[in-house]
Amino acid sequence: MRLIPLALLILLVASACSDNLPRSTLNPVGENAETIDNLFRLTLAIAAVFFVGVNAAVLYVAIRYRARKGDDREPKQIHGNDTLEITWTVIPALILAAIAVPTVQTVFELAEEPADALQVEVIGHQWWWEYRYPELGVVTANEMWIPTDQPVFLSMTTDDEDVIHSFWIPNLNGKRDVVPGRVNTLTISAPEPGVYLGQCAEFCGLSHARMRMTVHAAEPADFDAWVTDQLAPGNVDEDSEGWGLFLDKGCSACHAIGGTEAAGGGLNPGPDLTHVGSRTTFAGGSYQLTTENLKAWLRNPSELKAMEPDANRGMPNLGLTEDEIDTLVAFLQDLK
Ligand code: HEC
Ligand SMILES: [Cu+2]
Repeated sequence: MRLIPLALLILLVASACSDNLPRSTLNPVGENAETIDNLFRLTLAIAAVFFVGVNAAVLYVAIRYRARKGDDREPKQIHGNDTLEITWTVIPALILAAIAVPTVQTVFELAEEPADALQVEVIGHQWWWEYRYPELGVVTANEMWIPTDQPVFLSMTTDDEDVIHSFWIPNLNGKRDVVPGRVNTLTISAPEPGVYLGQCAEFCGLSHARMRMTVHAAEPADFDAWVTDQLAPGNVDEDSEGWGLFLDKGCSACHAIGGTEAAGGGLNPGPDLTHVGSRTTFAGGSYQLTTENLKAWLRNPSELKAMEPDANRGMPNLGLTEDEIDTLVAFLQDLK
């Protein structure tokens, strides 16, 4: 039985040894994430010094002045000693004041909008993320692309009837609440190409855990190529069976496809599908975008991700036949 706490301790320590930490705030990437990390390290160092000092003093006093056999004198009482009480109030106040200076500086530094930033509007929906690039005209979902040579300024809010979410890519910056009727901002940047994973960090209903997001940081040329691809209209043959089903089954009421009459929007809008076939994941980053997974999704979305279609949240089961599913999945995968 005594070994249980020991085993738990080893487990706790060993869990920090992973070299694959895709969502760690302790691996900061980009200027703002590093600024936050520096503040964290400074505060941690100050706290460590006092932690060690205070504990050493407590240990010393406990040993040095311990009760000894045959000595039953009452120790000297210090209640009401003004000097002592003022001293142990003022010292912590000074420590806090010292930490407050770099903290407040950092808060203001992080709030600044860089002059040359790429603008991205982030819209939280139950349970997926929409991204709009107002200067570029790109609209996409769940997977955000950013260039490595430019900071990115996020203006974040939710859909009108939505709830509070929180945008958090641990490597790239702190987390920021995304609140209905408000616009909160966050600057991220990634000097190296890479894929950074995130997770909605504010409980937002049944599928909160399946509201993830990915940031693809790409070299400027690759980013420009992505933008060009995204700006192209959807690859839709308007005589095809797939397109016919997309209209008949009501997909177009919730999902937009650029360059077609499918405008999306509606009461509980779904992700823009113009280039859904070019994404690697879907359903709030929960599933790889494979044929099998897409089929399972169209068969019954609630099997993959808990949703509340009756309350106009998430995607309803549209009662499709296997043939219709095959046709629609092929249609979706062609939307590159
Ligand atoms: C009532 C609105 C509604 C209808 C109708 C609807 N969807 Fe959806 N769809 C959604 C919502 C909302 C989501 C996002 C669900 C989530 O990830 O939480 C979604 C997600 C998707 C996704 C995943 C996209 C991504 O990038 O994550 C695909 C693919 C999709 N729907 C295809 C279809 C097809 C095909 C039809 C028609 C057969 C259809 N949808 C009908 C609302 C709808
Ligand atoms: Cu959320």
